Amino acid sequence: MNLTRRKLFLAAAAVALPKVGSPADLAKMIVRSSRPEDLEMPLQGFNQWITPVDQFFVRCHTYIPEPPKLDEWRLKLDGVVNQPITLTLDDLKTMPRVEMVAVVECAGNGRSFYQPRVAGTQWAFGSVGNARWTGVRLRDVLQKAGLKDSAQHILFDGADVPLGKMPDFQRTIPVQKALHPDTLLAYAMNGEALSQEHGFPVRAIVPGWASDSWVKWLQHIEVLDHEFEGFWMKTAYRHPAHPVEPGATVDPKEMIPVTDLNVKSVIATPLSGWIKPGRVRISGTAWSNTSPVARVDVSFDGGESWKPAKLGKDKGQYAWRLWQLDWQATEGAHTLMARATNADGQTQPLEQQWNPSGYLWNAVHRVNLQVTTQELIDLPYDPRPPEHPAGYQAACLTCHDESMMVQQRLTPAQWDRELNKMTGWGAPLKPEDREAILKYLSTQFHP
Ligand SMILES: Nc1nc2c(c(=O)[nH]1)N[C@H]1C(S)=C(S)[C@@H](COP(=O)(O)O)O[C@H]1N2
Ligand SMILES: [Mo]
Repeated sequence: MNLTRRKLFLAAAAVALPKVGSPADLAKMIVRSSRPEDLEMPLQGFNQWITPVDQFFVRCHTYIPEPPKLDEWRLKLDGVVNQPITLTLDDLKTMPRVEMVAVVECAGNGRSFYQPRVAGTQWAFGSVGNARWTGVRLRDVLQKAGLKDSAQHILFDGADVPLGKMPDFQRTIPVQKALHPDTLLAYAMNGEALSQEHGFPVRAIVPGWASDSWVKWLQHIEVLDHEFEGFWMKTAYRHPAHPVEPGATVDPKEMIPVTDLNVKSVIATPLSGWIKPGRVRISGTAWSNTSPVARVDVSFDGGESWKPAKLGKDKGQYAWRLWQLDWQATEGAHTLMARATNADGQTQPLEQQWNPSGYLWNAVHRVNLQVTTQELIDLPYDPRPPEHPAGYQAACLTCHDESMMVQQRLTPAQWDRELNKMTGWGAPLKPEDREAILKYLSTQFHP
């Protein structure tokens, strides 16, 4: 092949292959579930202003779809509009381009800390990250089609296909939020094409709101003149409008959709455990909803007294804010705490109000330290797996692996409800195997 032909060949190959961003580095992540993929960023990640894509948390309700061929990919927009439209990625890229740093946080971040425990992915701190998003205003796209006066909700649908009889992941946002100039359709993250895990080629950016609204792998937007009845709006991602007793069953009529995030901070260093006496730098990150972080206060004595931390200079309305404070650690037991407050005066609670799905955890983070001059050893960990009961493989491990259950430590009644839900979603659970499987789940993965 001569040079010109080779160049032409390379150019053709570049057009045919979608330029998908790079995937997460599993060695840098806490794997909550490998299939579907749920990856958590470890605490160390909270020391960086922009979260690198290879350390960015991933949350998928089902398997990640194959990347579409970009010359075939289309975004369809219809519903109560004057003129339904179909856009290519190039169409989007020729529209006014917007860049914004924003935090994306799963509504379930911190779920593992709720007592009594709740079902679902058992996130600790790291189902959150701060990225630079590039794309277009959703408003500009909607205006191309022209909203009718009756428009109320904007329905996002991605290319992911549900598992079994699970309902399709479809979410709506109200038209006011959709028309806000900061609500975007993004095609790039940290300066590169979106990766397959984060929604290639286009995802929704709904800053200040929990990330269940940030639909990935977008291919269809429908403008509705009514409230959407789908499972992921009417049943999932709802929390009680008023405080409820821990462990209570809440009437669905008392539940409202999760929207805004809660103001929150995380201590990245030091980690809980043993440290030597001397000067210690305490550092971490704080973020909020549409009202930016105004201050972070740190306590070295379990909340008796508080000192303002120094905030980092990098900031943005929806971005997170690094903070730090130096401390002279003396021998003995100490509890460090960090508490963020936003410009609206919202601050973190010392104790979390419980809710049935374990959403929006933002209680003050506590780090327990033993400051000592002694040398320390780690205890060994026994990873031997227990034996599986009959039918478990077929009924439970066809769609996902056991990490899904290992992380959820539930009561027998909660496992019983999970089995009903999964059977409803098509899990081939034989009635004669049910009791043994319920017993196995309840004894292996209990609170
Ligand atoms: N199409 C689609 N979009 C989705 C999801 C999904 O399962 N399918 N998960 C949502 C949830 S619950 C979260 S927390 C975020 C996670 O975004 P990330 O994986 O890019 O970090 O994506 C949201 N968008
Ligand atoms: Mo989520």
